[in-house]
Amino acid sequence: LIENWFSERYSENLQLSFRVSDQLLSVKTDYQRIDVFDTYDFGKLLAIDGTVQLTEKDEFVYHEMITMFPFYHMDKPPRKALIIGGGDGGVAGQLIKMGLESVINIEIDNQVVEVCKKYFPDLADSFTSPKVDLRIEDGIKFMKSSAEKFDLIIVDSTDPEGPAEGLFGQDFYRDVKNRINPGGIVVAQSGSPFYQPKALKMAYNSARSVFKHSIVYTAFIPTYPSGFWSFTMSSDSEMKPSGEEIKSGKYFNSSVLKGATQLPEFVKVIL
Ligand code: AG3
Repeated sequence: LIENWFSERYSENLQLSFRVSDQLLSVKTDYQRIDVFDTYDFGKLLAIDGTVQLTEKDEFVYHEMITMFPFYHMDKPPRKALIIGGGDGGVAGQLIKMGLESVINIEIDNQVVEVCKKYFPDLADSFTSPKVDLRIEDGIKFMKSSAEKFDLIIVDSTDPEGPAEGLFGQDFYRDVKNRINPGGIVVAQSGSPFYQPKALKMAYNSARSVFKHSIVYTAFIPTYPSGFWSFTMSSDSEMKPSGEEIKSGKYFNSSVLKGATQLPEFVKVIL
């Protein structure tokens, strides 16, 4: 933290900086470093290993797009969901809003949960819902050990360096496939196409080698590298945008449902 600026480094020559009024916390856990800042323009900001995970001001884009978008590609409403990662509670909260009956949330680092309960209570409040079963466990091991099946699996991970690396690989997707009900979907955040093409390629190739159908879609998330972010969703069933009535969020609406899969040429070339 130099002169009250927090910066996420993208390369030797490039970073995104937020002027902050306060550093609220910095802890080193068994898995990673967690920082919380109060920024002037984006509200509170959560960083893990120096990378922005969420800010109060723009978290809605990510959390809506990783939940509502796959939701409206399913033939029948999902009832049971699994979240890998998601220790801030944002994905779980969105799923509850959308009417899911049961959500299991597997987070590896209990400190992420504790920090978010304290500094992002609006998000972490979802963990108090009786519908949400939060377990502190390694998601990769959970996938191998459990036999439970789900309609929707959401991989809300950090970048593929550090504890999340395995979540972008083919082995993981093979295990995921065994945990999905017929007609079910798995979705993962897959990085910035512009700055992290390898992460996107890895997620997409891993998913595609295991599932019959994989679709990459994008959203505008101002505080993530390049602001242009990708998600990859996969299924053994064909995924089509729902013809039913769409409930809009703050970002997601029926136009986004149609448009988010329309990819620029440089992204198509990566895939
Ligand atoms: N998880 C995805 C964050 C990836 C951001 N990467 C980066 N800033 N380099 C977000 C957690 C929100 N539930």
